[in-house]
Amino acid sequence: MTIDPARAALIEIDIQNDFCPAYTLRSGEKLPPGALAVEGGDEVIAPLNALAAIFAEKGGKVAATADWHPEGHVSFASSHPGRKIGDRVELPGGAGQFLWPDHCVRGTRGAAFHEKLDQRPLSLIIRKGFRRSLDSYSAFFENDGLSPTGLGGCLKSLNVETVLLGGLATDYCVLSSALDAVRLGFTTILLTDAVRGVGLPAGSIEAALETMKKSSVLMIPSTDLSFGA
Ligand code: VGL
Ligand code: ZN
Repeated sequence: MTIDPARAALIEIDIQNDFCPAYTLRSGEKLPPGALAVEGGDEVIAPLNALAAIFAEKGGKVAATADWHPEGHVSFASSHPGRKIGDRVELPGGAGQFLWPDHCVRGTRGAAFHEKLDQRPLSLIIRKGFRRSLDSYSAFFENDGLSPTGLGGCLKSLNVETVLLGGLATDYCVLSSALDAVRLGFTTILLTDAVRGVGLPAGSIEAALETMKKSSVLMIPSTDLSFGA
């Protein structure tokens, strides 16, 4: 598939230390696995860096999101006495919330982008999930489905028509972002070689891929893209 970078945006979802396995920093210091480490999470970085370099060079928009939770966030099991990771709780207003370990606490090293992510091509960083009582999986809307993060308006104002999505995690933030991108009318491409999933509960990655396919998200490896204009 041929992409016109002037009409497209690459969105790199949550490439943060807390979603990645252990690695050694350039300083030689060893970082332990992230609090919510996704298997092979760091494998998305090389294809995204390669694509971002091409995009930025050709005048395309490259955006990244970061999960950015305050301490005591509603998505943390530790905020719900008697509940454990993987439980679902009902929030006031009736929304369900899946419970996670404490992760991506704003300003901590776990919330920082993975050191191997090339930040030079990024012109826009969207932080999400920063309200204590509301989670935000999607890059476009918080989990109430109503509160925009601003990314959709930004891309529309730049005449972006096609959105390319990669990052973490396939079954949560990537899934929600892809469905919202379709809902906002963008041609939406999932970069199949540049996503990895949590797999909780079992089968969630396969289910997410199925849902995206049914919602007319295009499934394309980054290596199958070429760039016009
Ligand atoms: C995510 C679970 C909790 C994600 C964020 O980035 O997919 N998953 N917070
Ligand atoms: Zn989160």
